[in-house]
Amino acid sequence: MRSHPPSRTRRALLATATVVGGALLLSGCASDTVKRGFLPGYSDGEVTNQTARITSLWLGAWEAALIVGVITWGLMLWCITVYRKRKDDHRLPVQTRYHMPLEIMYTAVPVMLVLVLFFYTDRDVTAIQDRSETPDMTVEVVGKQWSWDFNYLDDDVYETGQQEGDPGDNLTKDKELDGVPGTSTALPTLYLPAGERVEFKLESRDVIHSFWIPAFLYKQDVVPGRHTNGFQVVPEREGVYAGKCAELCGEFHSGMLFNVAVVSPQEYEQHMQDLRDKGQTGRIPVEGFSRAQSAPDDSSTEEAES
Ligand SMILES: [Cu+2]
Repeated sequence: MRSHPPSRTRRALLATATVVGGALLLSGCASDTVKRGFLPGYSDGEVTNQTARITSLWLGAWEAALIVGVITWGLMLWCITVYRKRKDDHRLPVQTRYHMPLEIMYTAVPVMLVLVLFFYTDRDVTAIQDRSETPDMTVEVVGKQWSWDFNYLDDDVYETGQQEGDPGDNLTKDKELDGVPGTSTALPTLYLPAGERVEFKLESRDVIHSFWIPAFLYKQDVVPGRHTNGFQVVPEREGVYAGKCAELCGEFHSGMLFNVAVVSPQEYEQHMQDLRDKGQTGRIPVEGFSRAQSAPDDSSTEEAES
């Protein structure tokens, strides 16, 4: 048996400590973006009542992964350094097999890790998906190839989006299906009053879509014929956010964009009135509706122009 010079072990430990210490120091003076784990967000307030919870779950999972990573990388580096093959030493190191305590340890520790991750994920998803409170307003979101309709059920008005084609594509007239090439002003905008509890009811007219507002840090699939999907949220920070479809749903999936305007309740009421004045009253039905029919007002003006 050869004993290793203690200075080597000490050096390896010192190197590991420096790496860990450096990482901790960096995270201490990190920017807001790093503190949010690079999730979308703002320094002047949470976007919804759920974003803090989701960010904390995300960071917790990353911290757990980082701790496991640092321990694993540290042990690997330690073994590689301390037990490396040396010149003129051709003996095999001690071969360890069927070491029960070790095997129990490396089975039990990952199971514990998974259980802890499961516990926190289940706790948070249950809270986010809780729809037991009575919402202040309900929006029926209808996904369709390839845009969105929003039925404001309490105000009995609707907003409708039109197929815009692929925003990454240089559209020619014959490649447009119906509607103008995608610009953010032409996209449908979903208005939400800040501070009020909104319930989204997610419906699809054709294939599976996914309703995603990245700034809300949450998305959910929109499945045709499945009328149970939905969630509640209280938007808190006023602003305009991007929304998109997060489920590949066909040729112009990437053009399935919308805006979300979180505004004051007064502005929201004004917008509802504007929609009423435009004649967009009632509810766009989910089923039995073709794309050409989805905007009666727009198509009639187009016909009148041509
Ligand atoms: Cu889609």
